[in-house]
Amino acid sequence: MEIRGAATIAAAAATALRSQATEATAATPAAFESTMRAAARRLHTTRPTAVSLPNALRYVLQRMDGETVSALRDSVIQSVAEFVDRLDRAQVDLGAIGANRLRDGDTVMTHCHSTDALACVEAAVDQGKTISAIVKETRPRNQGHITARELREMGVDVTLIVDSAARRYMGAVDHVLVGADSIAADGSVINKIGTSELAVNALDRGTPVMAAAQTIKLHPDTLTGHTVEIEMRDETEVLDAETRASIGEIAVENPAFDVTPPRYVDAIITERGQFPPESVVTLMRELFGDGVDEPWEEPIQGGN
Ligand code: RUB
Repeated sequence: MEIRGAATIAAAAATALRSQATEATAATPAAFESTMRAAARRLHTTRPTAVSLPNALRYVLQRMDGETVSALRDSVIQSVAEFVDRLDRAQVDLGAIGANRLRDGDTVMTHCHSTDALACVEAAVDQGKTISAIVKETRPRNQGHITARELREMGVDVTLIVDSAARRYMGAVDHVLVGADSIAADGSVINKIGTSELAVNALDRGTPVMAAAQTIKLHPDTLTGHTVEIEMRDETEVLDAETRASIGEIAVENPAFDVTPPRYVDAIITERGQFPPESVVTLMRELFGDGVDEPWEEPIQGGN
């Protein structure tokens, strides 16, 4: 949780591979490749829900190429630089597209902290539009505080509310604006716990929901029927041990993310344009074909 948000996680994972490549002392190309795969496997297990993490690892490992350790190392360093640059550009391009949906004087309601979502507001503000925000605090980790601070830095008027007040303020909101950790092939948006409840409330009030998600958030495994694993986090985030003991024998559940079905989402904003959620599968097929490999797995010995 020191590194939060799917885009930041992707950049951190790629950068960690670069550190591994720089520091690896492998004597042979095969040993170097094996070290890189092991590092990628370890990174892969750190957060299960944000698909940007395996997508970042795949981008770098698929481009690892060369006959010598030095050439392999250089290829990793180069593809990490390329990847981080693409990530930054994608967010700027996505922001410009998302900003087109926001009109001067609009109010957005946010959930959690999403750099993709904030890029849309920033671009709108840069276009000279006045935007206000109702920011949900987002229990249990209060990422809404980060969102509130960054929006203030952009000059946006911010009202912070507790999560359960969202419905009460929905009437004053023009757009619900959230990010995503993963987008599934059916257009479902996987994002911070509470997003689905917010989207149901928004539909009830006729408030459009936009999910800002670079294409690195598209989850290729869902093309072949896999579901997205929801990270379960420590119960002490919800309740400290002393309070828990004072309550008595209870179970505490702390899922970090939830799934918002496509019917509650109006548009998925990517750097490639905005998509109705049901059509995002077309973009996924274009980018990933019908599936993806896992280049961090060790090749089967004697296989072709
Ligand atoms: C962060 C979260 C964000 C998405 C998108 O959760 O749910 O909405 O990751 O963020 P956590 P971004 O704080 O648990 O990582 O748009 O920056 O990729």
